[in-house]
Amino acid sequence: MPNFPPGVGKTAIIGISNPQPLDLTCLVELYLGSSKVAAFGEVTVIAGTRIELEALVVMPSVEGTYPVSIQTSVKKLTGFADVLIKAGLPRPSPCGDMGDVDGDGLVTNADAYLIGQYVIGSKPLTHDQLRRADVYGLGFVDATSITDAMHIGQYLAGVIPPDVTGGRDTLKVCIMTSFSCHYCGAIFTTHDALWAHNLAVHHI
Ligand SMILES: [Ca+2]
Ligand SMILES: [Zn+2]
Repeated sequence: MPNFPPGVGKTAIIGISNPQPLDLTCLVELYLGSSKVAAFGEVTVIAGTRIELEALVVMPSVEGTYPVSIQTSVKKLTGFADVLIKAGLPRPSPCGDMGDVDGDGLVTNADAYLIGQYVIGSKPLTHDQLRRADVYGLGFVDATSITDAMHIGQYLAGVIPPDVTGGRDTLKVCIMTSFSCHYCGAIFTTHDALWAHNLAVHHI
C-alpha cells in the first residue's frame, strides 16, 4: 500500500474505460475515505476508448489508512439512467493470470478496455489473451456479450453481485470446478484444459 506523509500533495491519475458500444457521459468524483477530494464535472468517454483524468490530492493531516474510490454517476447511457457505478483501482488477479489481458501483472481497467476493443471488432486478441479475458469461465469472449469486461469492472470496484461468486470477492472463473466447451459441449475440470482444447480442436 502506498504510504505518504500527511499534508503532501500527490497527483492522482484516474483511468476510465468504456468497453461498451455507446458513448458514456458521467460525473466523476474522487474520494479518500469518505471525503471528496476531487471533482471533474461532466466527463464523456467515447465508446470503446479510455481516458485518464488527473487531480492534485493533498494527503489528510491525520495519519491513517484511506481507501481510494471513484464515484461515477452515469448521466447518459441508453437504457441506464442515473446509475451509480464505482470504477476500481488495479488489483492482483485472484487466481493465476486470469483477468490480466495485457500481461502487466495486474487486473486493471486497461484489461477491461482491451476486451471492449475486441468485442467491438477493433482489435484482435491472441489465444492466450482470450483465455485470460474469459473471467466468466464460459470458454469464449464473443462479440455479442461484454460480460467479461463488466465482470472485471465489478472485481475492481468490489461490487460483484452475490449470486455470481457466492458472496466471495473473486472472479467467477476462479471458483468454477467444471468447464463446458462452448463449441462442442465437452467437459473439463480446469479452465486451462478447456482453452487447450479450444486451441487444438476449434483453432481459437
Ligand atoms: Ca493487466
Ligand atoms: Zn470443443
